[in-house]
Amino acid sequence: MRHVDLRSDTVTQPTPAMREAMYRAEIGDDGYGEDPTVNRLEEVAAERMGKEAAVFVASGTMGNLVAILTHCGRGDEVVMGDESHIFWYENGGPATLGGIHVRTVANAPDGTLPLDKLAAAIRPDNNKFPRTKLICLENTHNRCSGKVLSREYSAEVHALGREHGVPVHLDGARLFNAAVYLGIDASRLAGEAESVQFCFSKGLSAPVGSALCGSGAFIQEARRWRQALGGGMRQAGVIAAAALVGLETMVDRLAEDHENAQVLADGLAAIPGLDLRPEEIQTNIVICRPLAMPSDLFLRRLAEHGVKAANYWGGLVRFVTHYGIERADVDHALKAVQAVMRGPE
Ligand code: TLP
Repeated sequence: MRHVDLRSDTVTQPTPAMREAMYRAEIGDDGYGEDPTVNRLEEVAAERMGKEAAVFVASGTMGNLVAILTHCGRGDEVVMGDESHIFWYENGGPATLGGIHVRTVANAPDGTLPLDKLAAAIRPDNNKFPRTKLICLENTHNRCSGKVLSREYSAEVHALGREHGVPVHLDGARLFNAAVYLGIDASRLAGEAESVQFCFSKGLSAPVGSALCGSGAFIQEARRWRQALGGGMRQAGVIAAAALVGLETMVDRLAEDHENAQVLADGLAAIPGLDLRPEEIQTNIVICRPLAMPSDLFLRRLAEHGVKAANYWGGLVRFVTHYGIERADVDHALKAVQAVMRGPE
């Protein structure tokens, strides 16, 4: 039986060029700042985001947490979307480790935070209120089915933040998907954010890691938090080498994942009993709701046909296209979903 894993782009295997680069990586102790491959990766990552500096971290979750801890102190408040990854899936890190209060604003279905609601969530200076110290955006937006925030919208949020003296952190786990969708350089999407985190281990297919980018002073401070979280690494050039190959060779091909996601969404929409809007798919994430069948049962039955998708809670399931998924895999997945929705013969 053909096996097709559409749970996430985190399941990607390193490319042959990545394995070769890892094998050959020049390495040193990054604790002393002596790993040339990590140093190179941090330089290239910062440059790609149009920032002064970057720090290599173990994961997107760590990148977001280090950023929030660097921007906010104990008792401060961070504003983010109620569908954001940080709010849903990062185990309450800001509260657990930083005593930082999270305030949510309802995400619109397109992944934005409506500007009037965002403005209303920024607290006035009053000794009964926590201080609003940070706004977090997410681009592309995972739980909003991979929606792309436009440059114009991002600029409006930055202008609002500046007006109130509140910096913006961008969770750009899949920022290159957004850049490819818009046909612009990722630095133009990251440009105005005071900090941005992007992942090597998603669509770029590297096995591990993320970069947190910002000003030189911000990254110096962020390095202290990474250390406090136990995230300082040693001969990390072995994994940084694969991340560099990801940046150099895996960005443009993301368009292929977006095309496959569109084919998948169109095919799913034609199957009775599934709720989704294929015309709204922009990148590599397709979220749908099986009607009249609990999502866990749908996923179990799908797995019997060799196809894996992810439980997205609240009755939703998620399919993500990525490197290693070909058009034939999409066709196989669609046939499997058809069989599941038809039920036993
Ligand atoms: N998301 C994972 C799961 O945690 C849901 C996935 O499969 O999509 N920001 C965004 C927008 C993300 O989607 C993710 C990972 C992260 C941050 C965290 O990255 P990691 O998994 O490297 O900690």
